[in-house]
Amino acid sequence: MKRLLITGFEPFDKEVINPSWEAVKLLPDEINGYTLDKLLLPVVFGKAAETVTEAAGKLSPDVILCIGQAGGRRAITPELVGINLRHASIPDNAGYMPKDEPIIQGGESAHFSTLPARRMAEAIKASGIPSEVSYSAGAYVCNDVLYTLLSRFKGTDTRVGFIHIPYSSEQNKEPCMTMENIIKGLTVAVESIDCDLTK
Ligand code: PCA
Repeated sequence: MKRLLITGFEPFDKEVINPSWEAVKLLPDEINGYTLDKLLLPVVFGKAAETVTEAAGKLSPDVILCIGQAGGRRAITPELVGINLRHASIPDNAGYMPKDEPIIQGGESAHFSTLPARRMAEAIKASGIPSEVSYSAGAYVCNDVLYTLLSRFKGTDTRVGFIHIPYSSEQNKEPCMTMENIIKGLTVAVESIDCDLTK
């Protein structure tokens, strides 16, 4: 069995739930040869990525897949890239609101996901759930986690990726997706990590 560390976030921006954690909690404990370790992350710059790195130190996962809410999106969007930028229009849950700061001073401008974002998006779409690759994870805490982990695990055997999901129907916001479809989409994404869609 391979190990997948999968994370979701606590609520932020006055929301009562964060569908990323609600969905991660409801995923099965095994998908396609991976055992899932589930981890809740704070919506706090720096601390979120540290929380993952600390858990990864204990679990030695083969894959780290982080999930986050992207209000306004209609589709499940695997992220292709993380950028070396922190910029927030609302404070994080610790009250910090950076303006155009690097995540890592002197670090590379960007890192590509080491999970197959495009293949995951194609597989989710083929299962009947709206999905497309995203070329920007923003500059808030989700991008912070993606960039920091890609930087930290560069050149190691641990692969890192990020998927943004829409609001879930329970949040009474538009556009939204049912929790059932979010869970189905994430399951297909995990199933597609090692598959070859050309076969
Ligand atoms: N979404 C935010 C941070 C936490 C979350 O679920 C983001 O897109 O940066």
